[in-house]
Amino acid sequence: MSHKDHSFDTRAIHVGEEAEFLEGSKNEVVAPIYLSSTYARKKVKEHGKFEYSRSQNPTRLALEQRYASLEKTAYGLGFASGLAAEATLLFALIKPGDHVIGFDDLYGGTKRLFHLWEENVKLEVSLVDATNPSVVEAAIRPETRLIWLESPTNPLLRICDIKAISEIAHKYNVLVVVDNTFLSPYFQNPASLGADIVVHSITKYIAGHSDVIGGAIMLNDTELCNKLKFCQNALGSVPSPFDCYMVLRGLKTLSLRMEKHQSNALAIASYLEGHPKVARVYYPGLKSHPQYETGLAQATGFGGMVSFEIRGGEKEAVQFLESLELFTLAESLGGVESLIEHPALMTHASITAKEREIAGIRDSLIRVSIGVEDKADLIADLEQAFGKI
Ligand code: P1T
Repeated sequence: MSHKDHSFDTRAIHVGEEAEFLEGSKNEVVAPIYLSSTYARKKVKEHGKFEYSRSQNPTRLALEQRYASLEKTAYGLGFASGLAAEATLLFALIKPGDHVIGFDDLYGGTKRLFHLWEENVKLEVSLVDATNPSVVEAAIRPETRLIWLESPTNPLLRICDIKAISEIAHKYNVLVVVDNTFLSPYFQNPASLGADIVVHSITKYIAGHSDVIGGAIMLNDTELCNKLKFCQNALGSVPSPFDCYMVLRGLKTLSLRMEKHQSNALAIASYLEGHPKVARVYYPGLKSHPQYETGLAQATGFGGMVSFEIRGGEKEAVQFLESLELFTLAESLGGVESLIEHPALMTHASITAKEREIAGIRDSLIRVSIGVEDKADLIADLEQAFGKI
């Protein structure tokens, strides 16, 4: 059955799981976990659909079809982690002497990966304020290969105009990569806005339960997809069949979870905005957010991530974080349970203090992944922890 005309919620449940994986598989409602690492051939010179699980696996194929459907792209590829997807992408596209432009606020691990490439293959990276498309255009050079964006960014929730930047990039033959982890395909489809490549840390909202590490790339270009598939196999950066099964399962409730993450996040961002111990709140759904209109124009929601500056500095931030009872102090995001962390000391500790300063990641900054618990319970926990400082 073609699900082309079906809505997101329907596609998130059905695409890929249609019991047509292997001969003999007739009527499973849920895609089985195919553990076999290799597949028998009938003839030496005849290739089958599946030959060796690093190259392709039926459970992964089901998931990859769903990835493509949810991001509204022709192709989806699964990876062992978000960073494995990113590394494979760089491996496929970057040659010595190339130049990459990145948003100056990106996940710390992505910046660390760029640094490795700078050391190993003479890649040059310029990190710029992509909230202004003309700043991005001014950074383009003849050697520029990629523009790498997050929108909203991690951890400052800044937003860039994906359509405007894609139009600029294509004038110069430059590819646009958008890491869509924070909004998930439920709220935003960067490829529909003109981006060439969409990247995800599947570990977050897509898997949704803090029990899988995974990554994905979605795109429309056949030649580029074949190159990426070749590198996915050559590097072996693939997810396990069990993890693919877990993600297929988690995805079925993505729309329900995202709606609840968002309504809780909006309530908590409004609560924080009115709190005397909070100096500043970053949430794209607040009218006070500097790129509120851009976010509204290109996405159907604002997501479940909120950051804020506590009054004081590192001491107050640490005291607050260690006083919480319901929020778990942990890296990562996008799971059903609320997580909270200190970017400068945790998720963005791998980049230099100077880079953090340029990006605006201060010692008073706290990042919250709002879960799907009851919002009154969450606010009560924040209130008691504010009372401790
Ligand atoms: O952790 P992994 O699945 O490899 O994904 C890396 C990654 C890529 N892109 C974004 C926007 C991310 O936030 C991440 C991982 N981020 C965290 C672990 C974190 O706590 O921010």
